[in-house]
Amino acid sequence: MKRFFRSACIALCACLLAMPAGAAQYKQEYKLSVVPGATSGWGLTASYFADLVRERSNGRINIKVYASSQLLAGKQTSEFLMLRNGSIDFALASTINWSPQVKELNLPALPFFIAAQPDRYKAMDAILAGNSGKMMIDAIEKKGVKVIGWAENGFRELTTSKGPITKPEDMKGLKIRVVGSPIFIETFRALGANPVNMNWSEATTGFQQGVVDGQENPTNGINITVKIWNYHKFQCDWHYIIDPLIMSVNPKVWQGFSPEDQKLLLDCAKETETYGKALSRLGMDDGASLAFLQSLGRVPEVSDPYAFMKEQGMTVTELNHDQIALFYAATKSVRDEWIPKIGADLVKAAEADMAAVK
Ligand code: X2X
Repeated sequence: MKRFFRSACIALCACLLAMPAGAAQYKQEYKLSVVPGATSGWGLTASYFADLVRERSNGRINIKVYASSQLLAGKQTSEFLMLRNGSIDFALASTINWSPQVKELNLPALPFFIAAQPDRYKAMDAILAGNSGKMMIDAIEKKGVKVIGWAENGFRELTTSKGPITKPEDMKGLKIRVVGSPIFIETFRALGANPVNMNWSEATTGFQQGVVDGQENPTNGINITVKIWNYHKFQCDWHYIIDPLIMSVNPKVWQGFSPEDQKLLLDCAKETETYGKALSRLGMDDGASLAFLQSLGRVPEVSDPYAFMKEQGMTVTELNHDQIALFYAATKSVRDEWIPKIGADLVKAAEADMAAVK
């Protein structure tokens, strides 16, 4: 009997080893988490990735996008832990929502750190492609989540029902909705505002009810897609921080893919980065993003965000370098406090990455 079991086990192992890579046991559905809605730039970017993967793998890898924080019971700052423990397979995640668990991810949220650069998009790309980008990836992977690419939510601009905002004094006493991440609370306090921590899943109801006077989110991906003009008539373009998005996978799920499929996923993530950045930067660059989206046949309904917001009755004020310098000075205490928390080495590496493309 014992011998029979031993032979059966050996035969079973031999069978499994002989299985071609493509025949590995894949899940029928991989769950991908996204915090905002399906029509946000971020939601569209995630769907682009899922469609690309399904098509290239001939349906072997079926990723389903769960938008609107559905997998998180609305609580966006628990996403990292859920991805790590395997309740979620993939996430297209913001550095902001993971920053409570991975301190290094507060780097892009250091107030006016990237905004103070002459070309903020070039500076962001240099960080992601440089040593500081690698250091952020290492920090995430050390904490137990696999990173396969970057994308972009965008530079975060301030929208308010009272305005326009052009100088730090204009922020006095304004109630501003922010994500539940400490650096946000401290930045808005330093500016004299009254920050209110609220999950995105409840934020638009909060705007509607006038619970807050304002909020901050990127123009294309969020402010336009939630029709922010229904609540706030003013937008202050101060570019104060950015949230790069992280295309990420649970490590066990990642190891379950054959080497060929891992390469396929990495390639799809790379193409998704180009698409996501074009959505985020549309109408804010020299026309390259529009040309790229046209070449894909995927130009969103609103391709000139500033003209469109004006048509909706919004006043958008773009701050110049001197005005940004005043906000930079007003938030010095936040940078001083957070640089050691983020890691002075990482901040130095980011400065060097940005200086190299000046
Ligand atoms: O909550 C927000 O403001 C959002 C949607 O941008 C993030 O998830 C960081």
